[in-house]
Amino acid sequence: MNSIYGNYENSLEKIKTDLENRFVLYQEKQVNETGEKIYEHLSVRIKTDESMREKCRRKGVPETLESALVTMKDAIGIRVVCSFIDDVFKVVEFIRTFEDCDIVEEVDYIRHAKSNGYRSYHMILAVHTEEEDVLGNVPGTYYVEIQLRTIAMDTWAALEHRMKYKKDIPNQELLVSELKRVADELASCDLSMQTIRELIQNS
Ligand code: 0O2
Repeated sequence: MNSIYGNYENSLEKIKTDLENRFVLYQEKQVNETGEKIYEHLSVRIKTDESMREKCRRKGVPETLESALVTMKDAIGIRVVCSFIDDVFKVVEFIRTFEDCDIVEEVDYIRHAKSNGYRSYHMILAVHTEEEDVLGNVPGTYYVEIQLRTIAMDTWAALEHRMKYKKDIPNQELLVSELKRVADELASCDLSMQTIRELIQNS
């Protein structure tokens, strides 16, 4: 089967690399200026053909180029994982400085956690690029989903994500409520860690 991204894979790769480089340079600048990393790790990926097709089916849209590159806005995904909550919001401000991007969606699941306890800051960017897009526009528009979170939030999300694929576990209800409890405890730890860091910085 041909890739759902057709001839646009190269453009996706270029945009992905260009954005990744911005984050890497930003990290270098922060380390030079403050001696500390602004994020702990960065992952940048193009959603696989298989999971993009699965998502199209899940959302009830046809498995077409246009669905993959326009309707779905996470063909390119970036995850920024920071040690401290304040750093997450500094990276959000850094992203706002991208002159060739519009923020088309922004959801703060850190201040407003999902009912299951999920926390993360989500942004969808429309990147305006010299690459032609699937609608034939030059300059073209491509979409990128950015998720920003702390290490604690990331650990929780990874575990919870794994649970979703293990439907046969007994006592699902108990696990869901335990996960929610742990999410809230981790959020409280994130706040304490932030406070301790400020105390150290101010001493
Ligand atoms: P994957 O496989 O991680 O890419 P949508 O993006 O349209 O499916 P929605 O509700 O419009 O979903 O956007 P939302 O809620 O911002 O979710 C986008 C992504 O955030 C998800 O992508 C997950 O990666 C992550 N996410 C959102 N909610 C949760 C949650 O409760 N637990 C975990 N572990 N991750 C979550 P995908 O495409 O669903 O999955």
